[in-house]
Amino acid sequence: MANTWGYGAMTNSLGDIQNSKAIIIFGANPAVNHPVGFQHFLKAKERNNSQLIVIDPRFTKTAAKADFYARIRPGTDVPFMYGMLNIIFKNGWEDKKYIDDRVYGMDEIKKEAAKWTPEKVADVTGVSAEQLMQITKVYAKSTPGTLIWAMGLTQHSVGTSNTRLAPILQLSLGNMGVEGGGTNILRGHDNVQGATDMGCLADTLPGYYGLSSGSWKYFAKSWGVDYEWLAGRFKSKDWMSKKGFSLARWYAGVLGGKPGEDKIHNAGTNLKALFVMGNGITSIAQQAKVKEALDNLELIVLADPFVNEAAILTDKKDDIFLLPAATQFETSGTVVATNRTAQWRYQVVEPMYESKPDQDIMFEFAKRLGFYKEYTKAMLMRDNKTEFKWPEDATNEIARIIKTIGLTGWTADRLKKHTDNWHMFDEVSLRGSGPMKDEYYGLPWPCWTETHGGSTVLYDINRSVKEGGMGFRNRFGMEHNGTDLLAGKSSAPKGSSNPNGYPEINAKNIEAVLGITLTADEKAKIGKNWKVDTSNIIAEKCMKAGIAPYGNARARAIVWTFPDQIPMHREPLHSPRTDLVKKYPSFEKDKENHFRVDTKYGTLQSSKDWAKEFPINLVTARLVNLNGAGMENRASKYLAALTPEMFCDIHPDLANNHGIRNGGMMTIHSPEGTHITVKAKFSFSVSPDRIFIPFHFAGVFQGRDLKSHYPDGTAPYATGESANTVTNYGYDIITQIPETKGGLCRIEKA
Ligand SMILES: Nc1nc2c(c(=O)[nH]1)N[C@H]1C(S)=C(S)[C@@H](COP(=O)(O)OP(=O)(O)OC[C@H]3O[C@@H](n4cnc5c(=O)[nH]c(N)nc54)[C@H](O)[C@@H]3O)O[C@H]1N2
Ligand SMILES: Nc1nc2c(c(=O)[nH]1)N[C@H]1C(S)=C(S)[C@@H](COP(=O)(O)OP(=O)(O)OC[C@H]3O[C@@H](n4cnc5c(=O)[nH]c(N)nc54)[C@H](O)[C@@H]3O)O[C@H]1N2
Ligand SMILES: [Mo]
Repeated sequence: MANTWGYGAMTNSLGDIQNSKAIIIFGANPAVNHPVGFQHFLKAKERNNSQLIVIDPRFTKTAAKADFYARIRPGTDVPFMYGMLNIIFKNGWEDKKYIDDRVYGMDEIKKEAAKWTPEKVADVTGVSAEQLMQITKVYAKSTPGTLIWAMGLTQHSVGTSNTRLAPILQLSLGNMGVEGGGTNILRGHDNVQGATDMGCLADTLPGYYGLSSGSWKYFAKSWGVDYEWLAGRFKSKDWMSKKGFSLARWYAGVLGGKPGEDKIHNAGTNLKALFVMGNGITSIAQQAKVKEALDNLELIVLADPFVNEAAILTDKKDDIFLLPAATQFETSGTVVATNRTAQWRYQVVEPMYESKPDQDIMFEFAKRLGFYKEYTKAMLMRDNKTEFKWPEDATNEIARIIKTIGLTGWTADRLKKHTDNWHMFDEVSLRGSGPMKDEYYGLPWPCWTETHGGSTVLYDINRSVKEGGMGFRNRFGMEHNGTDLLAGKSSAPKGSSNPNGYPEINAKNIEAVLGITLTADEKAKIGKNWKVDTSNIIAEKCMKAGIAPYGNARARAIVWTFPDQIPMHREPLHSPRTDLVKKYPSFEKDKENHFRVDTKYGTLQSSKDWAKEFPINLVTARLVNLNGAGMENRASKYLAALTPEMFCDIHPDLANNHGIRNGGMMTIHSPEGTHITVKAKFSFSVSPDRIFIPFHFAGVFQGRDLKSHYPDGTAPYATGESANTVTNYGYDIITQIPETKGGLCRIEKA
């Protein structure tokens, strides 16, 4: 991936957006979903005359603030970006030196881009050739430009291609690794960045360490537990290296083997119990399947400060437990923001009533399941303690172990100081003054050592490594197809002892690359490579030499292990353009054992002329007053009052064709055979070929009011049909994120 950290963290920061001369937003609506962060965008406009460009199938509140708005057809961002690249290369607007020195594989991109003429892009995306040319010119000429994305780009069967092509577009213009540039991905929940950093994923260990036995052994050692004991927690050792079910398709684990269901690969057993900590469940695509899975479980445990509406959706009567979890205000510890910064949070109040903070719920489970000692031991190891102090010792454990993203510097003491000295940091550069001199706010990772100040702009070679500079990571070997993958001459971070490209640092090459000699004592203590070196010798020596421990390589535009080595346009599984499905079909073969479940692509896409029966594009997204599954806010009288009922934004022309009136009821049918009936709301934000529904409602299922399922006094002020009852089948080929931003439906007057 061009983003060498692999996952979607911001390369720069919200404040840094104020340095941008142009801001292009693909599939994000920050005016609604990141309203505080959006103020930086508005300041960029006011102070810097930054050009704001919005690419969205709907005219959003963000679009209302834009200089240029393109109404793109859902699922066609790859053609749009190739169209931009076509125009960039044709006019020679690319940054040739940057590409030569720091990028691998741009030639292949150029070849594909040549096919996407503005006229062809117009046909596929619905954005006119003139508008594409105008937007491209403004964006290419106003550097540095920053590229923003969020869920409009990821929630597609080609989500990964989208999120690869966006940084490639930035690389073509030399916009990566500069202030005011970068790919600034607006992440979702408070601490979602921290959650993924800590391994709340189905395919990694904490810190994005893979599932190899080497990684498991590193963690066994770092946690102070026996590797064989860890292996013994699995059915057999080979299951340690296998991906788990993902949240998106956990239900398949329950339903697998039933007629018509996708086949599962779970050691011959179905899932029998569900433990949920901080997800709404009604937010997951394909609610009819989710409901069926819930109904078929033996045990459901929901740890949540609110009544989790999974308990309401199911008709299961016994063995459902609601554990009252405390909120973030009733506990303390660190969270990680969208730009890789940590924030220490102090407890505001004691846990109320019988509620417990999440960590205490997990400790209680570990005690009863018999592994409390092993579970908590790592917190004692740094200072050889007999009792741990929460959360300080957990934070210090993370700092001790997680090297891959550079968390060594994140000690509890340092992070507390940052919160205490909040007022000492600049909001644009994040630089500290006074007691916080030489540190960036929140020590954005990588924060290589206990004295390093963090890295606020990733891949910036105009700064020294000490000031947060670095090249791209050397992650994919030294060469590919005979081409050197290390960065070109003189493109190393400022002040490096080695001015050129260099490999990632390990015990064997450290002396040669850094030009140093290790003492015998250092040689005895040093870890095998920078990722497992808990002695910190590699990082400390690198800092002295101005070298980034992870190497200095080229960003790659080609991923030779992916089904599409460069991003390719493929129509959504359910596309309104049957003619284009033939030209740009989804993956021919279904994917076997994709996070333990077989997943359909081309076979489903071509099994029917979906557009004939379901001609309308279905767009799902968010509202400012509601969050996620929505229970937290629908339980608030005042927030609920803003949208008391589930609704659908529909263009008056489309509504009129179906005899639907403003404020009247309409039914939305999905290709899955499911349906919801909701209130029609006339809106020009959508064109007549698509409708929009928010996904924050629950408590009604295909016309059935589930009010009686809420425990007495807990029903929220607003309930309604879940959008996810009608979202379509479709999952990304790499990450398995659902295609909730590209699907079809049929509508009728109710
Ligand atoms: N008020 C509020 N704020 C939130 C949340 C919330 O629920 N409520 N949720 C938080 C979370 S978890 C997240 S992940 C973020 C998400 O933040 P966003 O990604 O901004 O959220 P959405 O509104 O779902 O989607 C953004 C836009 O993508 C557009 N879109 C749909 N399909 C396409 C497409 O094919 N191409 C393009 N270019 N655009 C498309 C939609 O019309 C929508 O305007 O918000 C966070 N903030
Ligand atoms: N159709 C469609 N579906 C979508 C999306 C879309 O754009 N379209 N977006 C997807 C995305 S990006 C996301 S992130 C999901 C969001 O969906 P969810 O993650 O389901 O959203 P939330 O409502 O934030 O759910 C969090 C749950 O955690 C509980 N909670 C809050 N604080 C705590 C705490 O401290 N401890 C515990 N244990 N629980 C707590 C809340 O009460 C709530 O029940 O929805 C996804 N689903
Ligand atoms: Mo999210």
